[in-house]
Amino acid sequence: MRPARLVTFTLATTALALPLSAAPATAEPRSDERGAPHSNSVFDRLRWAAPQGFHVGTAVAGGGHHLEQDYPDPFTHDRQYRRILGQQFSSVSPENQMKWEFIHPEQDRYDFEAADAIVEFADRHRQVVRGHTLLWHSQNPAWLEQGDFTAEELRAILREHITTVVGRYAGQIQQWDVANEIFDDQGNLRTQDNIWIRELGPGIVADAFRWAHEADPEALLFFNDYGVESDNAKSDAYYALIQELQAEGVPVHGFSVQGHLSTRYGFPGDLEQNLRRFAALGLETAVTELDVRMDLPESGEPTPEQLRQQADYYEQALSACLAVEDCNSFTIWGFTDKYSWVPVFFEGEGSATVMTEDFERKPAFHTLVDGLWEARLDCWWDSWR
Ligand code: 9MR
Repeated sequence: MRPARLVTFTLATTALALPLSAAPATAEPRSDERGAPHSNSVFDRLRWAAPQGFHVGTAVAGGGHHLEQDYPDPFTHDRQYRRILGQQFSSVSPENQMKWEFIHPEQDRYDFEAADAIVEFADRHRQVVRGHTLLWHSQNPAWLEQGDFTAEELRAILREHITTVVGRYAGQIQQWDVANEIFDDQGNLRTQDNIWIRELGPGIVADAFRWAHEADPEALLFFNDYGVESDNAKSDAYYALIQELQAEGVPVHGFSVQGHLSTRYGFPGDLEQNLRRFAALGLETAVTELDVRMDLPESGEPTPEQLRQQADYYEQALSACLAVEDCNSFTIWGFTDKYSWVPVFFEGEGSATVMTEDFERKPAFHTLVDGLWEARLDCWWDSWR
């Protein structure tokens, strides 16, 4: 358990980093957007700033929207990207590589290559992995969505998929997003667009958790969604469903908020309180896909004020998670604008991640490092008292 915060000073990571910057092999200190020099010191690394047991993660770019861009697969081709991925993060989430259409492209064929490479990378870099995802309405292969299966056959297909994929990585995945985005924004189950719920009824969700648990009893099994940062109709629907499942003894271990935020809207100020009510059910909570997009000026470059506001959102999301016991996993949905999904999906919006396309660190990056150090020092302070 993390102690309550006892000190509230802000740690100037750059100041701490400078005397030691010669220790690890570093690039020349450069200036960041705040004009402050930064080094490649371990003090400027998210994973080393984090309190013990608190994982800071990122999506690992590949598949999905990347396939339509004019660059090669980021994870396997971009050396600078891989270096930062290993240095900065203690948790990784395959952005697309474990989704049905990638890992199970034909009914009788799995393709584990991309997922295996990420799990191996994580093992080499002492990182945990968040598996994403097993039961979803999106990114399913055509053979499944357009197939002509009886209910019995579909059930067997889902069971076999979960058993195979979860079983393959048993012991290597810390948390699985078992069920992703099963409610719409009004809090209704997706009974039309989710093939599993439409064809097999809502009970299939419980079965997915049971099968995943059988395949890997150690993995923590999550519900994951966007738009559930606040106490609202959608998060209420999860709150009610999870209690029903708990009463039936279904192995549900966690509830996670994705956190695709925009500076067009205010920060969801009740995030901490919302996480707390799920924690009170005995669940782990997590932030799994944080990014903060903004409307870009004509120049395409965010203004200092926009970057400041973005940093504030990142900081508030981190603080909310750190403040809640058993919110031990905090993941951003990519760390560089070079590979962000945002400009591809939201015209005129972008700059949603903590580093520019050239991997320059934005104010948001520094606020995360500072916030993590502060929490870590609070823990040390508490243990010495
Ligand atoms: O980042 C992913 C992008 O590469 C894909 O093209 C897209 C397809 O839907 O999915 C993105 O990731 C989504 C994640 O799997 C679930 N939550 C919302 C994420 C952003 O759309």
